[in-house]
Order: sequence, then C-alpha cells, then structure tokens
Amino acid sequence: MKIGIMGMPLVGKTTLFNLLTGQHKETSAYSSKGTKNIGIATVYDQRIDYLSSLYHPKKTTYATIEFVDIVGISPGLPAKEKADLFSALQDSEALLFVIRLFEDPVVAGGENPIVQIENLKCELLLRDLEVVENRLERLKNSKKKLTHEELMEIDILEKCYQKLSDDSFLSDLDLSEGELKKLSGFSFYTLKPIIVVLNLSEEQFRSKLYPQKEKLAQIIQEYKMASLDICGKMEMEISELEPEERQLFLEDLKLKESGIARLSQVCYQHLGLISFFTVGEDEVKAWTVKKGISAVKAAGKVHSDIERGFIRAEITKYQDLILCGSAQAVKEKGLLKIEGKDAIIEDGDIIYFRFNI
Ligand SMILES: Nc1nc2c(ncn2[C@@H]2O[C@H](COP(=O)(O)OP(=O)(O)OP(=O)(O)O)[C@@H](O)[C@H]2O)c(=O)[nH]1
Ligand SMILES: [Mg+2]
Repeated sequence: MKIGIMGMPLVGKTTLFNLLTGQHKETSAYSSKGTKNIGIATVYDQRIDYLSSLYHPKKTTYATIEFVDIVGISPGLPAKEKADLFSALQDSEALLFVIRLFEDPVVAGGENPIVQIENLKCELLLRDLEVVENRLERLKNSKKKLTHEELMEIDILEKCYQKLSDDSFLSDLDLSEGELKKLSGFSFYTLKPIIVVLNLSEEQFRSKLYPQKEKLAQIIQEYKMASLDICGKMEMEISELEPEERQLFLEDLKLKESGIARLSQVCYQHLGLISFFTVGEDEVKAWTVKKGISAVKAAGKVHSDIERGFIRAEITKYQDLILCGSAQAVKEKGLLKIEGKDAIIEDGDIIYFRFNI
C-alpha cells in the first residue's frame, strides 16, 4: 500500500514521514524545495510477534506501507511545480492531510487550520475538475463518430463534473463497480480515502484543546475523512529513545502505541483493510487485503498458482490459537476450519492453503 503525505508548507510533513519510516530526512524551519522522500514503514503487529514466538521461523515479515512525502503545497505555487507534486502522489491509494495546529514563532507558516484543510480540498477538486474538463472536451470535439463506450464515458464524466463543481468529492458519488473501473485510469484525487493528521503541540495534545476543533471535525465528517491526533516533533524524539525509555514517555503522553501503529490502525479501518497470516518454519507473514475477500482471492495474494490450483483453506482463528496454545491443540479441539473458495476471510485468520496444479 502506498500513501501520499500532503500539506501546506512547514506543517511537519517530513517530521511525520521520519516518524513513520524511521528515516532521518532533513526538516527545517525554511520550506524545502523540490524534494520528494519515499520510505517504507513497518506495520508492527503483536499477533505476528506471537506467531513468530511459536514457529521460530527463519523469516518474519510484517505488513508494510510505503509513504511519499512531498514539499508543501500552497496556492501560489507555479502550475508546473504543482503538477509535479501531484504526479508524485498519483499512484497513492490514500492521502494524509497534515494540518498544523502547533505554534512556533521560529517556523513560519501555520495558517488557520480551516484555511489549511480548505486549501488542500480545493487543490484536489481543481486537479480532478481539470482532468474531467480536458477529457470531456477531447471527447466532445472528436472528429470521429463516438463509440458506445465513449458515449457512456461522457455520461459518467458529466456526473463527475457536476459533483466537483458543487465542491463535493467524487467519493461522494454513488458509482457502480463498472463506473469506478472506467474512471480508474484517471486516478482522481477526490476518490482517494483521506486521513487528516492533526499535528498538535505537546500542550494541545495533552489537553485535547486546539483552535477550530469543532469546525475541523465537521469538515472531516462532511467529506468522509478519517482523522488522527499526533504530536509530531515530540513523538519523533521519543521514537529515537531506547525501548524502555520510549515506553515511559509514550505512557506519559497517554499513548499506548507508536505513531505508525496508530496511523496504520486508522488507515486499515478507513480503507477497509484486514490482515491474514501464513505461518511455517520458513516464514511467518502478514498479508494485507480488503475486508470481504474470498479465500480463493486471498490465496491469489500469496501466489497466483495457489489461486489457480485452490483446493481448500485450513483456517485457524487467532483467538483460538491463543486459547489453545498450539495449532495441534486447535485441531484436537475441532476448531480448525476447513473452508472452500468462497469463504470470507476475517481479520486475524491464520491460513494454510491446500492447492494442486
Ligand atoms: N514546535 C513544533 N515544531 C515542529 C513540529 N513538527 C515539525 N516542527 C518543526 O517545523 C519545521 C518544519 O518541519 P518539517 O517536518 O520539515 O515540515 P514540512 O511540512 O515537511 O515542511 P516543507 O516540506 O518545507 O513544506 C521544522 O523546524 C520542525 O522541527 C511540532 O509538532 N512542533
Ligand atoms: Mg518536508
């Protein structure tokens, strides 16, 4: 999964990127220019740790999320630079909107948070609108007779045009699977799930009080975004401490988990994702899939041959394994589930696929 980090200049995007990916990219009190950071974050999962302690595999593989961090987007940025920034986020499956609430006399920027979120919203709407207009114009001005497919495309694009002109996101349109597929080539930004990251100062984080709290919540809800509070700089500093100290400082902030753990939970929930696991002496591995996926499609994630030659899925529920203490005990208690192709996979399923090719 790939997630793009967006925000106005100097809101703490790169600090958040470093916190999530464990990298040390330069942050500064002056706007960075033209750089793009790409990094991988590991989605730690206690369930994987437990499975590893049972199987002692040669390799343990957690799920990962790739993050792309771009420089700040402000309305005054030249069109060419803006286009470049957007193209860096084109293949992201979701977007993080970093909104700065912390105040810092040394670091410029930090407009009213409502202005920040409205600006970002506006940028996405404008980009999508431009793409829709260009495509509509090209189709309508075509010298050739339009095919049935193209006429249908015009219909859908007109609907999109209406929606965007009303200041609404395309994610708000009730599009069918088929329509979404037709639009997939445009990689519209207002179709991407958005998670608003509210970057608070330590004091704001502790008191849960910050400017425009209600209004922000209202916009977040209206545009069906998810949100997460962080204390970027402080959490970044904590993440660099020794593990025991780290725990103490996190607890002091009333946090149970690290930034990436909290963010990945919000992402999984907002994007409708779950994890299933495969285990063995060679590898214990987490797989990220869409909620509602069938056993045979889940098999395809592991290997296309397993999907093709699928016979059955032998599923142990994670909770059953915890209760029984071993896969053998789960089996003896009759809790191992033998499922066919269409069974729906659930979060935490430990799956052994039987297949034959
Ligand atoms: N006080 C305070 N300062 C922060 C916080 N997060 C980031 N900063 C500071 O703000 C400045 C900018 O941080 P960056 O992470 O580089 O911000 P950015 O959004 O990536 O900036 P651009 O890429 O230039 O748009 C740095 O000096 C950071 O130390 C925070 O939570 N509190
Ligand atoms: Mg930056």
